[in-house]
Amino acid sequence: MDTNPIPTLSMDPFSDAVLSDPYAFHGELRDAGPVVWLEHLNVYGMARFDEVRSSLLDHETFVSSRGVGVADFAKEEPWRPPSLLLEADPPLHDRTRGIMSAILAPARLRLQESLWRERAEELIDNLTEKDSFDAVTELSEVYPMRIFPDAVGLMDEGREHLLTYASAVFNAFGPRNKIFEEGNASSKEASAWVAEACKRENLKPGGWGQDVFAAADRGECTSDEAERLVRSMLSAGVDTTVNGIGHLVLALTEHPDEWEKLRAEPRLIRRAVDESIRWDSTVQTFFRTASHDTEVAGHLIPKDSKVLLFLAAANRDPRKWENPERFDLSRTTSGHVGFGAGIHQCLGQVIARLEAQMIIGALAKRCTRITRVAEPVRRLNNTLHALASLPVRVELA
Ligand code: 4IA
Repeated sequence: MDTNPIPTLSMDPFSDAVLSDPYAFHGELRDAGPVVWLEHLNVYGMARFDEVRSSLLDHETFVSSRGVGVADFAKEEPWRPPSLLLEADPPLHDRTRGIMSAILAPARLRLQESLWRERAEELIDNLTEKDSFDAVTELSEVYPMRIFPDAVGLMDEGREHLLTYASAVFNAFGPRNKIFEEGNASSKEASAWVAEACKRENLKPGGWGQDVFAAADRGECTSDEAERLVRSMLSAGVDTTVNGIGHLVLALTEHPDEWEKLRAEPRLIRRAVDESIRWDSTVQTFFRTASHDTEVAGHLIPKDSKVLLFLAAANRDPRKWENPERFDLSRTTSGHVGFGAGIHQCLGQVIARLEAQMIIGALAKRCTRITRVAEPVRRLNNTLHALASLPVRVELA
């Protein structure tokens, strides 16, 4: 073991430069070796597809209960009570996951499909009355907010806090840098609103939120746990789909030939959604903590080490993908790690896919062309690859 020393990189993975354009840095990480030492943070890093995927699958070695951000919950107090899903290991994780999987089962989500399609078509109809619009502020930030909070059964007042809260959640996985501090200042009020919104008495009947409390009534969890599980929906369900849809539109504007293919063959819409998550992964990184000494590609990773997994880099690893920087609807895109892998793999992925499919389906019906008319503007976040603005022009069928 360790006949070759682990290469050291000095770059801060959470610097403004990397967060705004991570791909050159991802290449350096992958080329440096299967395991690297990130001296700026004192953590190990992995950016190649094989090692990232195997580490995600080995949840007993690389645990989540000590936090999936840079902070080790065994050494520092978490900024909020830990998630019972994301920041938990079996057996707790399996119990809570079981409750949520039943509530968000694909067969139950299909019940939402026609309403979500109607809402998507309505929004796209209105937007395409003008020949140009902002695909972020007028589309990707709008659509999930028109369907998701209603599906959960959230109270009407104060829903605008959801996006502020989610950005704070995702910033908090990173170091306490300037980006975190800025988000944290504005998130106090949002956190307080979220705490209220998750309470049984504030959730409307018929929504997923009340379904979680019904599980508590059946003795599957306590009501405190139910509140925390509703909080998971609010943490994970908004900023992710917002930026997923934003990047899907970006991918299609940058690859007009793929837009043509998709319009000619609507069954490609499903693949386009997954390929865009491979091509520009919304959740860029996650940490794990080594529960015991372990070996990865011949290198020792000592017990208690934090390990930073670069999901987005794995999804563009040329060792795994041909022409990885190309958004390509003819490739087999499944197997990417944009939704993670293993027991923690995204619980909401069916929801995310459905939302994105509805938007692209509605766009494809109406628009023959979609062109970017200005440079996209980024919103820097410690975990999410996020957009602030994406002005586009459309030509109607
Ligand atoms: C939670 C990975 C991301 C989408 C996520 C964020 C928060 C939570 C779960 C997943 O609070 O449970």
